[in-house]
Amino acid sequence: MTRALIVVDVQRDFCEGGTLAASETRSLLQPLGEYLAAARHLGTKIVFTQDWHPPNHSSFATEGGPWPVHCVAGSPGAELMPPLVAEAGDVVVHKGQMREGAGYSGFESTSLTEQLRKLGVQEAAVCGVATEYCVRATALDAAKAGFRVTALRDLIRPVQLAAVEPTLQELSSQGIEITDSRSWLKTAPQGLRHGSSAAR
Ligand code: VGL
Ligand code: ZN
Repeated sequence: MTRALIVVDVQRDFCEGGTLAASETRSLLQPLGEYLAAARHLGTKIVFTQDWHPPNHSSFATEGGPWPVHCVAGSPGAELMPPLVAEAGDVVVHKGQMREGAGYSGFESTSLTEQLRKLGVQEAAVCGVATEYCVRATALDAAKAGFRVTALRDLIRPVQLAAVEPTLQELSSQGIEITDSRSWLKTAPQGLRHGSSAAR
């Protein structure tokens, strides 16, 4: 059984100082970095989604949309927020590439479902930003695609703090498990650890 950890949109523009900063991202980065290392060690596949918009994306205020310009493809604001880095073997998904369509979900107009299936993934945990937009949409689509989905409540950050509880309630009502990151790590299947004799 293979598990994936989907890290949604932890990019410069969504972190403190960025053009569309989510709340309290400073307190996310170090724990998330450590968690990624621990999950990799257990053989969990790491997926990074990146919001990756054309300069005239329909969601931008400059085009009449609701958001400030953010995560323009290839720009510094679209980079993964340091110290996060994708490593060899990780999956990186660029989404929101078409001018129209919100592109909130990592599964919208991407090959993420196929990539996860090819890797044998059955269970996925979701973390990152923003809770009520891209984390929400990605978790719901993962469940719709048939994966067993968990949202890691301590490793997500919202735009609006008041949106957290209603969003988690909605996800829960759609069959998504809400838990903390430590608990999910503890339920990792035995025998899949990298470098252990049980790995093969
Ligand atoms: C997001 C608003 C616009 C997100 C992306 O990552 O949650 N929110 N684009
Ligand atoms: Zn966006």
